[in-house]
Amino acid sequence: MQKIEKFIFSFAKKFDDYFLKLLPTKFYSPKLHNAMRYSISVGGKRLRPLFLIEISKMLGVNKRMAMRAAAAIELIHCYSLVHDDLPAMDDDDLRRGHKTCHKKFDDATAILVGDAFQSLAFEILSDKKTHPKPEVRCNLINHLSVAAGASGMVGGQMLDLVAEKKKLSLNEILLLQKLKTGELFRFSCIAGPILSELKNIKTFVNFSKNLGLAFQIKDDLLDIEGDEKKMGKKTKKDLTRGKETLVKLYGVENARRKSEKLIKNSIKLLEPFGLKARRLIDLTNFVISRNK
Ligand code: GRG
Repeated sequence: MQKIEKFIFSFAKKFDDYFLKLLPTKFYSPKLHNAMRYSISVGGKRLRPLFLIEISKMLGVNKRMAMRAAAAIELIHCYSLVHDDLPAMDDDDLRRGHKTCHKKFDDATAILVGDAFQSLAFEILSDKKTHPKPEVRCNLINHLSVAAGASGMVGGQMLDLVAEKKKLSLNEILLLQKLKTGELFRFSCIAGPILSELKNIKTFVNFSKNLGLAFQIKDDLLDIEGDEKKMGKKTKKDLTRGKETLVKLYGVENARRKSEKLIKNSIKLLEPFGLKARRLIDLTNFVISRNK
């Protein structure tokens, strides 16, 4: 295992302990509570929280505040996966190497788990523990709502559903990916700058644009070349569903080269931070070297 993989693995373990403690202690339905715990406990790489935390560290943000924002973005990501796996969407039995939430419980419970995760994300951000200044909390809430909603991830998911029956142009695919995947990465990359009350967050927005697209290309490549066991989910789905992806459009080798270029661009943007960006650079490289 590479050094960065070990680091990601140990971060995910620590993060998950903390993450589970953020679930409501007062609950009325043990079934819903168990399904929420289950969907979090099956793990995941926790890359969105990790980018958020590493950028925050680089900017000197208080760790507890960064952890709370990291939990909020991961909750939105987890909700999207639970809903995406439902029969009406991608219809999957396996996620992160375990039964999907609706297979373990039922469809209605999975819908409610996603809904509860989404509300909890905003409950966490709106709490004073996330930042003492209301305007900073409001700014985080605003950015996460846009990233998750109709002009962000949900909008991208809708375009993706339509794309199964329609041929898309390069620009249409780029827009779909930017919304569906890129917007959550955008939040991960700007939450630290917002928490540190940085005036100009443009570098981090640009960093996230390159990163998000590289992540998506790698995701598409893994769908073609990845090992189902390692990935803990079904592969070759884009192909069987006739989905338009950047890899289909560019071809495997060109897509790989494009993702390498995007990662180079992201890393270049970190130059002004010198040695402080070391870990973040390793993490950025991992986005395209990963095998799951
Ligand atoms: C249902 C509103 C709604 C949105 C769904 C996230 C999503 C949108 C669909 C999932 C399908 C997919 C493959 C999206 C592309 C990128 C992505 C989110 C990959 C999975 O993220 P990882 O690799 O997963 O970070 P882990 O399990 O490590 O957290």
